[in-house]
Amino acid sequence: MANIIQSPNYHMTLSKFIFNEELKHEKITGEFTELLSSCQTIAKAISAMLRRVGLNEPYGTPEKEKEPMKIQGIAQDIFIKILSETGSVGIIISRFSPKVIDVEKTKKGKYILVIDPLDGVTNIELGLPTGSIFGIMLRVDSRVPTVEDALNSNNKMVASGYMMYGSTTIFVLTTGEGVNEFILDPQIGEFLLTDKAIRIAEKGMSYSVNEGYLALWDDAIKEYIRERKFPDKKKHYTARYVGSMVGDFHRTLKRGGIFMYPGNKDQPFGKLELMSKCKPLAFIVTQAGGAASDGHTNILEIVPKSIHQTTPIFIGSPVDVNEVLEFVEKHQKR
Ligand code: AHM
Repeated sequence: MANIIQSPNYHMTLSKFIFNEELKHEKITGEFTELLSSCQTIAKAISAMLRRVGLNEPYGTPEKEKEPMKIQGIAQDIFIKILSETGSVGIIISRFSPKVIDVEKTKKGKYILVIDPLDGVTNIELGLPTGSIFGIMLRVDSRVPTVEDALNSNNKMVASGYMMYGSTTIFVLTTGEGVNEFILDPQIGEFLLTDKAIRIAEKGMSYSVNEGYLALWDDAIKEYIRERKFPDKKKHYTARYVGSMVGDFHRTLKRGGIFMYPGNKDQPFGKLELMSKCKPLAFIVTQAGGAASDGHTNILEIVPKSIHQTTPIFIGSPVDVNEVLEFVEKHQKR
């Protein structure tokens, strides 16, 4: 089996990549490097835990439907523990924490982290792909942060990424200058660069949505999907849906097309959280040349009103996202 040295294309490690990113900036403090390195450690820790799921790790099925599984709580603890050690994270907004998490040691830390520690829980027990998502925002206010501060629209997202735990562990990262993919080589315990400067296809040939909700959708979405299936003279689209946003998004990013979770009669604002899932992935897709919208507004431009608000989302190849927006507009005019 070829290893890192024998490989004809030497794969840069994620550690080296992060170091190089910092060198591009004039005022180097090392804090951003440390933060990204911590995300790398988190990825390895959660990946290692998931490799043993079903053997000796508890899934911890919750008693109440909306509560996280025990394993999601452990994933969140891994994030909080490791991020708290960095010294630069002031507050964390986690999908599984009803309130903003203050990092006591460094309350004034200049970064806000938004995290979904473990996404796609219904896939865990089946060995199907799951993932973690994070977004790093730079605080504009240097005072002790409040919830209002967490929602301040002037806080700029400076990096985001996701880890996908599937047949391999994949780490996709943007620091605002393109998108790069790394795969964990379990033999040496390092993430290696496997796809550089990813660009999403202008248009794809697949859509990714839970069609079980079809009866509850608006006519615009019903018609959009019907046209992908029964196009006039053109080739029909392929449907793909894993049920884990990270998995579905990753395929969309690499192969093109669209992932969507529209609002429906039961969930007018969809299911997926704006801050912990949609904004970080919108930042990535935008950096790769794609688009992300709630049907009207660019996801990156939506000002959150609460830390756990959900949003409809249409994300992927720019032509595909625009096409669905045309359907929405057309139906609004009727
Ligand atoms: P989960 O982590 O509780 O499974 O919920 C998040 C997931 C997303 O990853 C996925 O895109 C979506 O929920 C699937 O929802 P649905 O089953 O309604 O299609």
